[in-house]
Amino acid sequence: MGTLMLEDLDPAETREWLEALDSVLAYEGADRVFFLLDEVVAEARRKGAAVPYSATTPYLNTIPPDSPDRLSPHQLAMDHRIRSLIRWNALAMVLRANAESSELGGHIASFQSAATLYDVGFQHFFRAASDGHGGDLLFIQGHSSPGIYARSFVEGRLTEEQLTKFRMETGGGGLSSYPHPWLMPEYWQMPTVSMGLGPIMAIYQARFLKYLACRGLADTADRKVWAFLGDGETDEPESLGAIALASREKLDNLIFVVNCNLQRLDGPVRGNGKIIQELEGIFRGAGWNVIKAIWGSGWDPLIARDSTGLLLKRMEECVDGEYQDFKSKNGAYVREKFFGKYPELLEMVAGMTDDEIWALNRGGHDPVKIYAAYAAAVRHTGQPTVILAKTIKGYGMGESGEGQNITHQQKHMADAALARFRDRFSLPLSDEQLAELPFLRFDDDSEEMAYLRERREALGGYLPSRRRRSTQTLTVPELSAFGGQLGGTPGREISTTMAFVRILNTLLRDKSLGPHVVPIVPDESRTFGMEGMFRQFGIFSQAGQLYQPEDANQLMYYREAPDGQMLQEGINEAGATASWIAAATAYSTSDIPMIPFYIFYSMFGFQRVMDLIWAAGDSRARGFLLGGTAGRTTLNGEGLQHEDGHSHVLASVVPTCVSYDPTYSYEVAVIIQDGLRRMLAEQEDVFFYLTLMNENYEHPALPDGAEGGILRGMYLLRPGSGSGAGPVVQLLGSGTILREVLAGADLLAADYGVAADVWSAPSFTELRRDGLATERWNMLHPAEPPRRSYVADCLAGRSGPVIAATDYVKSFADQIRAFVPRRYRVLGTDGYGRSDYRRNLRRFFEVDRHYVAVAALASLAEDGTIPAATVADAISRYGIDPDKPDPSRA
Ligand SMILES: Cc1ncc(C[n+]2csc(CCOP(=O)(O)OP(=O)(O)O)c2C)c(N)n1
Ligand SMILES: [Mg+2]
Repeated sequence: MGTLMLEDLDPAETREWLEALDSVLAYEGADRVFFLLDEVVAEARRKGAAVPYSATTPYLNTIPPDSPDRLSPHQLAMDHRIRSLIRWNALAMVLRANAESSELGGHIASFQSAATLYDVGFQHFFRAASDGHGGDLLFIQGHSSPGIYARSFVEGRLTEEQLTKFRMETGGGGLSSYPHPWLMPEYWQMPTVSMGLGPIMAIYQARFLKYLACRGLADTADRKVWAFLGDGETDEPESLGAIALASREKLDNLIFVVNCNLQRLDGPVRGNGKIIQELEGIFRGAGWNVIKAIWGSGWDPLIARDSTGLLLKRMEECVDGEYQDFKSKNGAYVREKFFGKYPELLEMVAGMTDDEIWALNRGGHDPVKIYAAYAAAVRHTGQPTVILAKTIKGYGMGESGEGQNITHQQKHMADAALARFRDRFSLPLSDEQLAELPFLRFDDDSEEMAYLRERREALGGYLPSRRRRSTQTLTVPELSAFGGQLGGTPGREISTTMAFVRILNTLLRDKSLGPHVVPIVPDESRTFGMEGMFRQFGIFSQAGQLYQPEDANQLMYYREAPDGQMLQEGINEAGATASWIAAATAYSTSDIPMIPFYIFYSMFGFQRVMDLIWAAGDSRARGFLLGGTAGRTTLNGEGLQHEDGHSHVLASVVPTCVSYDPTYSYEVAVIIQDGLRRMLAEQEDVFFYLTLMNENYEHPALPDGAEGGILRGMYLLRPGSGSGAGPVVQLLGSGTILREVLAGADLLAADYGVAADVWSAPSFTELRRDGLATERWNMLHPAEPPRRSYVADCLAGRSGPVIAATDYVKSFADQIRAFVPRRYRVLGTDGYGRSDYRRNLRRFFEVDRHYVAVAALASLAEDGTIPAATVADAISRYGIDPDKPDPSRA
């Protein structure tokens, strides 16, 4: 049978084989059956028979009807009453909001299809964090949020007023559209509504729980990660892209529940096929434990009577488009179209009324099936589990949307459909009350409330729930701990990447902080000179190291260990970012502050995984992102797809991301120390992004008192004015280009007698934020003395036009234009990168010392301080071709 559907050429022979199998099953059990079948297939292959591979099992439930995992009839009845109220409240929330205005939106159909999936979990499985248990982690499908709020309302955790403020948040006290820890920091744990990110983040959360346990930092053995996905959502590459890691890492603490309602927003997910079978094949092939819950209990007797396999044949030949169509109609239609195809099947249901046929439910709506599936999943060891639950989108909405293509965005229900919904779920509402869409609760002293409370108390408390702060606050080392980076490197040339690696080593060796540091790398450690850490701190591997590494005789050999501290994620920036998020939120999810340092090729950071970084901000992640070998002209040989000249612009739009483009090792040290202070000591919900370079040069010592300026975004590095009466300019730079700025200042002085104050500006983004905040305050406080932005403050006592140059696109340094009190000119690396010597690239992108000098002279000329001829002189003196193509278009 199965999905191959080959023709039976000799039924008598087939029967013989099947009878033999029956008797083995009866007398020796399923394991023996499996062994024999495996042998038979292997032997056939050895003999050269091409036995096709089938990754799927029949289109039936994985768990047999006689599963011992059962709820009592009383529990089932209670659960049903509770779920019915939740269903109603979820629907009423959206209908009420949209009765007022259709502007706010909201979704009904998705939760109605998933209600049983969530409900069985909340009533019987999901553990909250409590004294004896770290708590399960829930990734709830974003647009099912009304159902989750509805439950919290019934539980008494949310008020009616809050429910009426669904999607109305700006005045405070409202409920966010989707799960957003940023907006509801004590409620939602995981942001999921950018589809595909929930699944990949769940996988890495589960793996991080194993990491914490293996390293002896937290007891996570009993904790599960539950991820709820839509079947349409599985089309996102991120949803399935990391599932092999989950089985390779034996994440038996991970359970995916895919709500297979066969529809997405526009229409069927696999109209011409079967999403459940397709997913089964993919997950089984990837090594997961797959549990299919396709048919509700009503089908069990029919399936038991299917001795010829004809019913199964019919189940298998129908495609999802047909299944969806059946459930958008009625029982008579199902009788005719589904059973009616074969007279034997019509006969099978001859004794059933149309209503009874209609009531033949799907597995995902049957708490009996879902409870058995969850119980099996929770018990399963050695593999992650995926539950494929078949449901109906818009379940219960009847003619207002059930199984209809329009249902995803349906926000209205006709009175008749509402009345039928009420009847179907036995809701205590009169016809008049129906129209008012009241929110329903049980009496506080009712049996249902007592049961509901008992259930959640037994499971450790109410969910969703999020820990805002860790109870542990770590002591952060003083800046002096990084002494090696503060004194400069006279006579030695190093890169900021090297400086960073040294700081990281210092931190890893710190007695109290060290164990909390999580170095994360994609396949790039050697690029950043971090291979020395392999041996010393080890690469995390639950299996340890089952081989002697090729380089075992070397000092820095490739060492894998169960207590390894580094996460080496392979060529997988999305996975590594998800890992970083798991570590960066451990303060909340596991009450243990971890401080991840994820270093990557900067081009493959923000640009590649921006949406995950956005989710990290929403998650209130705390940690460090390090864009290695950054800068359009600094990573010189790698060319167009490697040379990053814009990650800082992308970073600047993430509200909780604090970003810097440091030049010197002491700047790196000051910034990292401050990040540790803010994130660990102050428990501020921010994360840091630093770009690091691979260009080697000598580093000066930390200038006295520069720390504050470094952190605010600029400080005077080398004053040049004040010595004479000649023209003066203010030069700003960051990253490696600051060195070109310094050289440009030397040219200006030597060739044209222009004095330059040189400012190191490690963060144009922080400068802009300060400027905007100042401007806003001034606008709103007209009667008070105006405040001055930090940029204006710095430049106040200094004269001359201002010129900035960076290794990033011009809009990066341009951010501060509004706050620069005088003429402001920006040099940057707009355009596609290419490979060459750094010197040639900087010339090409017009950010080298000569362009800095020419830019300064041009500004002075525009101010009327010097004649235009001086600019022309410089252009020719420095060999610049004024008609060279514009690099931003070249
Ligand atoms: C990355 C992304 N793309 C698109 C959307 C918009 N969107 C929200 S729900 C939805 C359909 C979801 O279908 P499915 O995953 O099957 O979930 P269901 O509602 O059927 O349970 C779409 C396209 C989104 N939230 N995220
Ligand atoms: Mg769907």
